[in-house]
Amino acid sequence: MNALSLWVWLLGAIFFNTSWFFGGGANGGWFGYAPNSGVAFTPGHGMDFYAVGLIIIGIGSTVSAINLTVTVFNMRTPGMSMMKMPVFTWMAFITQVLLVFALPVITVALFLLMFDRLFDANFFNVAKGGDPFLWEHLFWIFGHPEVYIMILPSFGIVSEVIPVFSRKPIFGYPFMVGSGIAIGFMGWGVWAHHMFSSGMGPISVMAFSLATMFIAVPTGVKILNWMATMYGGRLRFTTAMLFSIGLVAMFTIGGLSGVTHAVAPADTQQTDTYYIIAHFHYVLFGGALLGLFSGIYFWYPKMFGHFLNETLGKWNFWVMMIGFNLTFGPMHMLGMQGMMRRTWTYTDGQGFNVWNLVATIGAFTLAVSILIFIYNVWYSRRQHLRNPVDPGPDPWDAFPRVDDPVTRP
Ligand SMILES: [Cu+2]
Repeated sequence: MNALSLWVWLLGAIFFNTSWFFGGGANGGWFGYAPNSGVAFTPGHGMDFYAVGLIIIGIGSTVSAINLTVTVFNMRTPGMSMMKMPVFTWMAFITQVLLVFALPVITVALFLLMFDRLFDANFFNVAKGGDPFLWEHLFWIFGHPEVYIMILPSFGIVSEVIPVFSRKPIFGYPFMVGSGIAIGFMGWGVWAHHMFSSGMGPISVMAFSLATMFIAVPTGVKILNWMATMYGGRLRFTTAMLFSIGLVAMFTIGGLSGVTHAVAPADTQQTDTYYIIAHFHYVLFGGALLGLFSGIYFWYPKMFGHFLNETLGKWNFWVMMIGFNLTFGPMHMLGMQGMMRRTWTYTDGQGFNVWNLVATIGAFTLAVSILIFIYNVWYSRRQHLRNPVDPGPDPWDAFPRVDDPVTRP
């Protein structure tokens, strides 16, 4: 099933990227709203390859998700009960369950789009009695859980890294697992917070506004538990730990701006402005990506048999943090000033110049941090070949010691 999911994914990816060569590639925007994704607005076969490619990729992801779900259920080592599983395994498991349920929804939507485009069906065409709302609902029933699909694995990574470099067990393990499960369930009840300005009516807006505020609770539990794990611990600020702490701090900013979107009247002002872009990047860059880097530095010795250089790692971290905040921080201000998203140019004198300049400098700084990372991979490999150091089975001294009052098993 592993091999099948990989090859199906590759086939889908080839289909998907073929869309660039047939006109209109992804002209529907990343969420493919009608009528932009329809034949009238996006002629050519680009969107068709886009839709079919995503359907095929969905099959590959579903196979992989079922594979991993069944693996967690059936192939744990003897004695490893569900409530003893590492938090990363738990979060990866919840992610796979979300995928199993989310992918069919986007697949249905893509099939309807394909029939609209290729066979003159009218699911989304208003002139022929179709309803663009149908696409918006289906897309976001998939789209909101998808955000958790991207962030939960990183939450799992952070939950592994912080205890190791605090020399304490994770604080409140059952709550860590429980909040992950709660996010997994509640993630299905908030999708229409992406549609507050669509005119769907005050009752729906109120219901989804409340549900969205509630989902901040399990997320807050996680932030609290990470900080409680660090509290009173013996902290070691390795690169992996820095990236994890960076995630906790940056994701909290993204989470808080997310709560401001939950307030529907405020969201009406924020919709389609750069404020949304700022929020989403604090969630997915400040959250998912920083966690990914934490995991790379943390597990690199396990994966490749040698450490990444820590000095370069810290340069990687700090340059990335500065670049990230310079790029996406100013977008909060730009959005509040009324700069709309997808703006590619604007006239002078609208007050957008300064913050856009700062964001541009930030983007180049971010690129430098990625170059430092690539250099680190090359440099550490070369150092290892010249002077091999075996990181051993416990490279970060994570194992609890009997003589240690804090970590005594
Ligand atoms: Cu959402």
